[in-house]
Amino acid sequence: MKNDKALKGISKYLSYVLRHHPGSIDLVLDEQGWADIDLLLAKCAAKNVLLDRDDLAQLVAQNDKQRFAIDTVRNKIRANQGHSIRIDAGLEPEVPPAVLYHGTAKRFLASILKQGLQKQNRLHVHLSHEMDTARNVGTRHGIPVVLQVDAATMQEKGFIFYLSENKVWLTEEVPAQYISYEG
Ligand code: HQG
Repeated sequence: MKNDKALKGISKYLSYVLRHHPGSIDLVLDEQGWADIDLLLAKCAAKNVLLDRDDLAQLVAQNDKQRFAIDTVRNKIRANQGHSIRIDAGLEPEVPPAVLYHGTAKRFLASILKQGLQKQNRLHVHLSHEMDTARNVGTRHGIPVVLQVDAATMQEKGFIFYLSENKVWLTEEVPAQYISYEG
C-alpha cells in the first residue's frame, strides 16, 4: 500500500504518460487510449518509477477525481479524460444540464469573451455541473473566475456534449454568446 502523497505522485506521472506523452516511456496506447498494464509497469520500471498492480488498483479505487479506469479483465488501464493525444474514448452524446460551469483564470477572461472557450491542447473544453468544482479548476491557473455556460441553448442549436466516465462534461467549443459570468 502506498500513502496518499506517493499515490498523488503516481497519479500525476500517469496523467502525463496516459493523457499526453506515452512516447516518453516508449509506450503505445491503443485507439481507445488503453495501455497494457504489464507493459506500462515494465516501461515505468525502466525509468525507475517502481509500481505494481496493487498500486494501480489502489490508484483507480482511491483517486479523488476517478482519473483512471482499468478494464474488466484487468489487463489494461487508461485515463478517463483530459487527453491531448487523439483517442476515441467511445463517448456517446448526452443531454447536458441546462447550465454548466467552467473555471478559468481572470487573466484569460478578455480573450475568452472574445473567442469563446477553446479546447487548447486537449481534445475538448472541460465543463462541470458544479460551480465549486469549476472554481477549483480555475484556481489551478490563477485568480479564479467561474463562467456560466448556457448548455441548454447550445444543445438546441446542435452542439454535442459528452459525459466522461468521471463525470466531466466535454464539448468541442463554447462560442462567446453562450458564456456569462458574475462580477
Ligand atoms: C483557457 C483538470 C484564453 C481555459 C480539471 C483554461 C479539468 C482560454 C485553459 C481538466 C480560451 C486551458 C482541464 C481562450 C479556453 N482564450 N484562454 N479563448 N479558451 N481558455 O488545463 O479546463 O485534475 O487545458 O479556461 O479538473 O483548466 O488534470 O483546461 O484555463 O477537468 O484531472 O485555457 O484538468 O483535471 O487549460 O482543465 P486546461 P482546464 P485533472
